[in-house]
Amino acid sequence: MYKLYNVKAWGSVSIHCLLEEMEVPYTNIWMTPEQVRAPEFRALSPLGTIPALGLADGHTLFESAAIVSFLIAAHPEKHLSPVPGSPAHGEFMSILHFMSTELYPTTNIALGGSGYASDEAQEAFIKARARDRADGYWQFLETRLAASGPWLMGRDFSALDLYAFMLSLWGRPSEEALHARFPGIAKLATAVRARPKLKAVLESHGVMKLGGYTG
Ligand SMILES: N[C@@H](CCC(=O)N[C@@H](CS)C(=O)NCC(=O)O)C(=O)O
Repeated sequence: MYKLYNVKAWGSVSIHCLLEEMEVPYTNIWMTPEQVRAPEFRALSPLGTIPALGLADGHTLFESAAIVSFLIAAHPEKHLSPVPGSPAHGEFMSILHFMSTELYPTTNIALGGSGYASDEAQEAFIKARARDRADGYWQFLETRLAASGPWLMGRDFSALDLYAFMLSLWGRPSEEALHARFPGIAKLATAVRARPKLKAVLESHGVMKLGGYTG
């Protein structure tokens, strides 16, 4: 049985949704930010980040894209990605890694760039630059959706849509503003919220309603 280390509306949202869509058994472990930042948690997630996924053999995985990749490979019969090894799967991995290595960290900086700045003016500048950069990345996803939506893998809903949905919750200056600029993303997020298997989990994170993320 998996163990999901989870914080409300943090980076575990996509994994929580993926586990629910897959209908695989797991234990959900709600954590507070203080518990995540406590030194003991680093024994499980060495960088002190959420999400982390405990496996039955006692190992714990960290890094969201690695966890998505693990789950889709462990449960291919759930069809939440193209068939591993196929060209479409390669494309899926490109988009997943683009989101986790470019859009996710840029979004983190747009949310709070204090770790990169020595005063408030610098922080405001860095956050604004990160927001502009994130907009460019969202435009890339929007263009892809306009060409071959409604999901990021065309007509097939996949784990990518859950990941993009999670990132859209943190859109700056607000989720609503992100939706206004990127209608394909707005449509995707609305369709994710309408998925019956996700209702309870999205409510548990407080993000069932547009603008629910207030961090
Ligand atoms: N590259 C990591 C980033 C994860 C990340 O930034 N998680 C944030 C929450 S969204 C976190 O755990 N921050 C720790 C903290 O704020 O103390 C991943 O994809 O899993």
